[in-house]
Amino acid sequence: MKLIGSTASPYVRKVRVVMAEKRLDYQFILEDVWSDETTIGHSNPLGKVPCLVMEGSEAMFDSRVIVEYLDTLSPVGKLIPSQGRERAEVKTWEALADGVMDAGILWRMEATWPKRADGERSQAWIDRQRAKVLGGIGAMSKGLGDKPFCSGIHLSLSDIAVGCALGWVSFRFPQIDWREEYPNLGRLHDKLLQRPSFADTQPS
Ligand code: GSF
Repeated sequence: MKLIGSTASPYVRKVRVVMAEKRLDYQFILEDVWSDETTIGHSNPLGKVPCLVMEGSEAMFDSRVIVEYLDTLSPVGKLIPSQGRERAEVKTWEALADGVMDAGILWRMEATWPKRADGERSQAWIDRQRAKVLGGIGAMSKGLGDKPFCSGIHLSLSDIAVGCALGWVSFRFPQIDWREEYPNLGRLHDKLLQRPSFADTQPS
């Protein structure tokens, strides 16, 4: 399997963490999707990473589809419950974490994308996305409470998605001090970082 991605993308990290937790081998192909020379469109018409390429089949995207597929490849460390409320709970945690990243990216692009002129940037839009990032992190903290994991009694995709979102927020928005405001999220993040899957994929 080949995974096309970057070391900064939180969605790509989510896939890499799942690959590591499931002990799956893959070739990591770095791609700068923001470069004018990018060829990502050959694999993903949406021009986004992560994108999983397997011999003899169509490329697979996006990160939610990829991690769901990867979880079926080996019984090692099941990360997504197979059915019912538990499954919906994990998928909702993932949607929350992805939503924080989606809003954070929209905020960042509005504020910094070099192909947008300064006069075209909207503070109201930035504020709207910022509120989603902050509200999403608050909801993570509330949902986690005093539990050791976001859902269930062991590591699941919920924790992986939340860990990737929080790590990326610190990477791109160091001014957001979620650790100070939400010590329970800090404890979860520290615990995740003890795993090689997280330690080896820190955003850069
Ligand atoms: C989001 C992927 C994405 O936005 C997923 O895979 O879960 N829902 C998708 N990837 C970004 C890279 S990053 O900022 O993490 C991307 O490829 N953006 C390029 C573009 O043109 O939007």
